[in-house]
Amino acid sequence: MPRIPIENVDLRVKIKEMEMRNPLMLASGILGETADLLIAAYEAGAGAVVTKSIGSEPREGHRNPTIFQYPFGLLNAMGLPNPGIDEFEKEMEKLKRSEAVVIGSIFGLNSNEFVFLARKMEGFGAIALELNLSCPHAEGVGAEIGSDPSTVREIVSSVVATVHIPVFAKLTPNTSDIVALGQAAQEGGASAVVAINTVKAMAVDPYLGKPALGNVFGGLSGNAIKPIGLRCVYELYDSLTIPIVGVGGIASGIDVAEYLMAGAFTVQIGTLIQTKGLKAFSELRRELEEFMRAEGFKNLSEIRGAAHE
Ligand code: RRO
Repeated sequence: MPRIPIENVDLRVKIKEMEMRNPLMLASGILGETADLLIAAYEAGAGAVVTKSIGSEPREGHRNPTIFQYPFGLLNAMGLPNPGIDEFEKEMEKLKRSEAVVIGSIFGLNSNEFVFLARKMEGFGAIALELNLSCPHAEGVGAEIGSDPSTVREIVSSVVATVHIPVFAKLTPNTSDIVALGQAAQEGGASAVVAINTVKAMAVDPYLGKPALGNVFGGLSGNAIKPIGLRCVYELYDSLTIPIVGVGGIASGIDVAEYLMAGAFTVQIGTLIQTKGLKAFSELRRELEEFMRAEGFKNLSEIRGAAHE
């Protein structure tokens, strides 16, 4: 591992034709329902922003409470609230007029629905697509279909055959074999996999004597899941050739470096933005640059996968 401090580091990164000024992407679902907030995240320093997952029809989401804050992480069961793809065109129009690098996240019940949404998102100007195959608490979509490698392969390959932009598959950690899901996405032609979505979990309100979330089950994000995200990225790196986008509990530039060393090509930031606000992007960037300079890594390809050597 290089140890000679250097002057400048280059954080630019490219996945297919998608160019990013740094590897810090805003994760889906965080500020992702309106163009203004996505633009604000980009202006605050994100390398790219991912929209909230959008479906064919408007959807209200699960009943309240939809959020429970643990000291070590955030539990959510939003239930895919979104305005529906046709209504979302307005936000994409605004985004197109901005500088932001926008990845459109979509969810559906089957490959036909994913293909329908993918065509629309591409038409609206998304630079890449993220297929949500991993929401842990919604009936008939997300992890319910994304835990089966053959379904993942079929959905990814149908979308890849339809659009001309890069297709990312966001994978669930709620499985005994995330590598099989990653391989299926790669075989389907995905340009990258995103690992991980939230970890299925729950909370109990001891005073009410019942589950704390309206939906009972939700997805855990934040600090608590960083070791799980790292393990998934590390395992996927050993068996895939396509880039891995690492997500889960990143709260510092050093955390970003750890994900890169585990094999992440880029990373996504979610819960930290919710708790700390948009200034987190510039702080993460500064901390990552400081770490790389001090440790002598000139660019991302030098640090990426270092934990495997
Ligand atoms: O909307 C949600 O409840 C949600 C989604 Br789509 C997801 O992919 N992951 C998550 O933790 N929550």
